[in-house]
Amino acid sequence: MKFYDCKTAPSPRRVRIFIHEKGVEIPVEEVDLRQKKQFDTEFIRKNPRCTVPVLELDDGEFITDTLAICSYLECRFPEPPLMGGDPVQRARVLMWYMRIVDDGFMAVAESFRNFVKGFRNKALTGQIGYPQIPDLVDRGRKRTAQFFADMDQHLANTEFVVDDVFTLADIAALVAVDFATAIKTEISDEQRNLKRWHASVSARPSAKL
Ligand SMILES: N[C@@H](CCC(=O)N[C@@H](CS)C(=O)NCC(=O)O)C(=O)O
Repeated sequence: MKFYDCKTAPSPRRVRIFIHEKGVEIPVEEVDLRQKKQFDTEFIRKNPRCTVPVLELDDGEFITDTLAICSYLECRFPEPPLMGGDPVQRARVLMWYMRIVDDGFMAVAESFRNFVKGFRNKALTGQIGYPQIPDLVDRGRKRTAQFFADMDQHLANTEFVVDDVFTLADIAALVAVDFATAIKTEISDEQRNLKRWHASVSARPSAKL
């Protein structure tokens, strides 16, 4: 196997943390997004969507997208379970993962990608050059603030995002909250539940990656 990573990007960080939590060693190849290596012909052959993370299997197949990669790794390396210990818990993890990516991660990306100069005419990932829309900068910020408020409320009743166990949902939420610093959004002192959870998950060795 080989994991195509980019140390400066948030999406592959989810997979980095997942692999570390599984305690497995997978060879890594860095794809420097700042150098636009995702558009090299060779990388497009691996992933025509031009994004990382990508996992190359031993038979040469390429798996793209965090959720697909993590699902594969969960089946190959079941311990410790990071996607739920039973069918209901697995459904909860997937439900929260999707919610966190849609309402949190994509909200930050919406704001970030529409003002950073490097994303001019590249406001969305992939080979088509979509222009930036300045109005989305503020909308993304508002959606991110709402995401923080929703997570704070949710975490009042639960130690981790799903029940009392660390899962892929926590990984997705940690990456989304940390990514939000790029749009100058941080957890406020009043958001005590989110703060408590963030301190707890950030203390794990995998969070340093
Ligand atoms: N849904 C994908 C999203 C992957 C993604 O958007 N990756 C970004 C880095 S965070 C990327 O490769 N961007 C390339 C670009 O901006 O051209 C996943 O979860 O893996």
